[in-house]
Amino acid sequence: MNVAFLCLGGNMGDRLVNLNHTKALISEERLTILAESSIYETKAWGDENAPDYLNQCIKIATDLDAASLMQLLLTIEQKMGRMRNGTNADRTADIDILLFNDEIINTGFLTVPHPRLHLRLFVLKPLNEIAAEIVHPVLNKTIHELLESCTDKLTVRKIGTNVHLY
Ligand code: PH2
Ligand code: MG
Ligand code: MG
Repeated sequence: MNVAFLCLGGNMGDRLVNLNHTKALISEERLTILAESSIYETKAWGDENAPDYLNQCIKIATDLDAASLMQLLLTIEQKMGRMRNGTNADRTADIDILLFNDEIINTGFLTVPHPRLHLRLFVLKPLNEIAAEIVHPVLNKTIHELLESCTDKLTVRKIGTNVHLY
């Protein structure tokens, strides 16, 4: 069985409904959610004018390999996008693979660990709740250490419930 950490995000429509729907779709597949971080409201990274996001990290177990997981997550993103406006362009749900076991993957299709996870407070804060002691296999630092040294200043505010372990 493989263990992966995902970052869920969205900044369109009813963000909480979309986040919950994304998790429901994930649970219907060959993926078991093992832990959920708190939900954070976060300023859009890379575009000050974009609406705020909701972000959450989850830990999953799956028998799929990383590439098959990515393929499946893309189809879930597409389902979420289509529900709102019939196109894939305006996505209501983004699902990124942050970590997949301790694998280092660099194909055109997939880069794991996520190449920007250590630069983004909106990833590190929630991820630290469920993966503080996990070592980033490229940077050789724990998620907690990466959070401590992260210089990202974007606002990341915890909303709603706390970390949930199943
Ligand atoms: N995702 C992006 C770009 N910017 N900003 C926040 N706060 N959260 C995101 O999930 C996010 C982002 C592209 O995937
Ligand atoms: Mg993303
Ligand atoms: Mg993505």
